[in-house]
Amino acid sequence: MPEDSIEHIDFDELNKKAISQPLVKHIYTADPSAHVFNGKIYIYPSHDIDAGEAFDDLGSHFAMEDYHVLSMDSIDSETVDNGVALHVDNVPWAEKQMWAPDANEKDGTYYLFFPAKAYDGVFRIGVATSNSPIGPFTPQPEAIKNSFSIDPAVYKDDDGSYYMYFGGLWGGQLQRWRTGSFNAEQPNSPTAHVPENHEPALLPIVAKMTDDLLEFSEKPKEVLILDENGQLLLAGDTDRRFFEASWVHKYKGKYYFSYSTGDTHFICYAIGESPYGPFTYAGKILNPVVGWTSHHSICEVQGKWYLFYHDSSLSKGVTHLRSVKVAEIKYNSDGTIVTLDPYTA
Ligand code: FUB
Repeated sequence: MPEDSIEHIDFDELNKKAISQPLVKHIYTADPSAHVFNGKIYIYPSHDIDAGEAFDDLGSHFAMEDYHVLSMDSIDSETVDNGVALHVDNVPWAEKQMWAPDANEKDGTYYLFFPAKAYDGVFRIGVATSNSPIGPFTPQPEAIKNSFSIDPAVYKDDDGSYYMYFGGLWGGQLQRWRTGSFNAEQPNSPTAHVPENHEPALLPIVAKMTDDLLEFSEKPKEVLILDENGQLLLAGDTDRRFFEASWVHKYKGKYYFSYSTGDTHFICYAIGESPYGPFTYAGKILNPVVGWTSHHSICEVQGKWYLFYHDSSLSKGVTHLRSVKVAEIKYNSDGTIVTLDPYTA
């Protein structure tokens, strides 16, 4: 939702119309990655704090330091905050900005995947492990080799393969990797190195994981997102092009790649036949929420599908103080998803 409209919002009225309420109110949480493990719902969010950093287009105000895992016995039950699961001080390679995480499970071990800025100012993605879905998690000493940018999402396919999707523009630095190595020129510009409007948009990245889920088993590659004519979406197509917040789920045998359009504030999706894509743009899942960012996950719980998302309604519009929420999504008979409007209850 555009920031210049926030000062005109009556938040009490807006919250009455919201399709869902914050899952927890005692801390600010964002970027919810939801999974069902052993019949219980676990949410891996960012833990938003006000660290006093000024707002800028590089996202310096998102100065998060740790992760808390939230859990629910069922979709309607109370949400439990299980305390600190991992703190940046315990991650040898990471200096700051513990942004949107994800988690997954293999053979009884739980893996927390998280981006953070390393001491050289470059975002990398790390892994931490635990024998419990709520942690505490023990980080690997180094970031994943060849990892870069932000917003990891790790999808387990039906054949037992795991794939990490990642990438984010502007403060997420994806545009700095266009040539294959990090471009440090114009360090304070969020949009330097972004393609021109008539050029193909930057694309999210995918890599299959090694059997131990600690490294990439292949060179990361781009995930193609195509329009209805089979052409790559253009950088100027800001209502539809990828910005950040990758997520993959499978519905009726098809792969759904969903993502945020960032500066136009939509959660969109594209459908494909393979975890590597290509994916064809299929529509919007969520219209803009209060707050600049929009970030989500999609999870099946007892035969129904849910969108976990966030907004800044609890903080009355403070961009970096967000709250995770959940709402059911519905599919049309052709497999498209009915767009949710977050304030129409
Ligand atoms: O929470 C920090 C960043 O904001 C995330 O990594 C992005 O997806 C956006 O939600």
